Amino acid sequence: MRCSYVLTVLLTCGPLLGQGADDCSNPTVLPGEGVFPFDTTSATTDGAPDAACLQFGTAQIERDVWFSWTAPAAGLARVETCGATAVDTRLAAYQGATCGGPVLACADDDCGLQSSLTFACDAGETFLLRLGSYPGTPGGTGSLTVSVLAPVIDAATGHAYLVVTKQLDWYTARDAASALVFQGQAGHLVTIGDQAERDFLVSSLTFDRAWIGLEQDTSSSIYSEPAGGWGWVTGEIFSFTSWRAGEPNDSPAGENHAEMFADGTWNDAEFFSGVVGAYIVEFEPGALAFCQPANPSSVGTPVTLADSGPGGGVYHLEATGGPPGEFGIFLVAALPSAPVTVSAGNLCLAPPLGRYTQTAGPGLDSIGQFDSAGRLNNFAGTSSVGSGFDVPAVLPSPPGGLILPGSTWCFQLWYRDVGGVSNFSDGLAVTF
Ligand SMILES: [Ca+2]
Ligand SMILES: [Ca+2]
Ligand SMILES: [Ca+2]
Ligand SMILES: [Ca+2]
Repeated sequence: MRCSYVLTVLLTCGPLLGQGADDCSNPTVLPGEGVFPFDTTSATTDGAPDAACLQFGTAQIERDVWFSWTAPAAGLARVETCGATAVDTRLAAYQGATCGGPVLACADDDCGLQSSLTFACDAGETFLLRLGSYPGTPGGTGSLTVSVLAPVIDAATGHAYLVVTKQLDWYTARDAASALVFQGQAGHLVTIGDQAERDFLVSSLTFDRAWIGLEQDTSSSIYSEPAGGWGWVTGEIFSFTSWRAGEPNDSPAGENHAEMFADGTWNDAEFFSGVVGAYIVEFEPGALAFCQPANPSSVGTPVTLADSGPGGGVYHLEATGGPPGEFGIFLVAALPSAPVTVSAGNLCLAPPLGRYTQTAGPGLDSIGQFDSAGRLNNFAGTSSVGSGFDVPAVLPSPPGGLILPGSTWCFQLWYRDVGGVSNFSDGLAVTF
């Protein structure tokens, strides 16, 4: 009796956390960030293959175990088994706590045969993590590390930066950077437009040798070795340079991609260089809210704007918190203004003011009605996602013209409130 009692205690209290549950519907709960043991030795496959996991001709993760993880902070969640097991791991992350949710990321061989994946998270958001083996290979034991990477934001420009310490070739790093999303913005390998941006990176980030978003276009009309034809991945103007003395040297020939050293100087390198152990991701500024909080509507809540972020192709606005049954239209201006009281609300856009109405032109009619949940539903079919308004590139007149990349525009919603009074949402200033 005594022995079995001791054995029970050991089994119950052994490793306190982790291991992973074989069955997706009963995942092991992971508490925040940390290093957690797993054991897939006798696990069976219960998750479905997923196209996001398709590599080497197979999309399945075999001998899978499951964890539920709630992000302790906003940022980029990173889950990895690098250096922590002999298992040929595959990893996947799914939105939500329910089996069968949308896959956010899937990883196979990122560090030898082990895996590392990254996805955006908000504080309090829950995900399912799935760890298993490359099909046909055995399970085993090891540990997985879960952490939240927090991009560093330059308060002067709103740009955010993140060092990802992972040895990838330049093209894979470029694609990995653009797969990351932070504050609604897709990332890109960092572009360094001036000395101030370079100095911020050097003083705020920790890296040794890291890929940057600088590439030599050997088909360009201005291509020449070693210094001609270089350009940023975003297409922004390439004028500032920070080459290390003697670089670029195209030595050996084929050094057509740039890395940055810790001192901020650059070297041209071969894209598969085995000595560049990190890459730097930049996120363009997201929308900045202003004129907050808006005056409450007749139902007691302020109307609040949200957007899709300008990085995703279509720029989309949503308005919530409004009085059911009432109407609204979106307004646009180049600059915000101090609040001007108009009827029951505050107008915070500087003239000339644009109105997205039926008379503004095709695709420019934003008129909508708040539904019973207080969400504005666009009437005119100019909404490809959600229920609000897809902002077209062409602006109403005034102010007229086009929304150009790099320009900033400010949006607010005018709406009619109960009793026929006017009211306004808060504002969003967006750099495209
Ligand atoms: Ca399983
Ligand atoms: Ca930049
Ligand atoms: Ca070259
Ligand atoms: Ca070089």
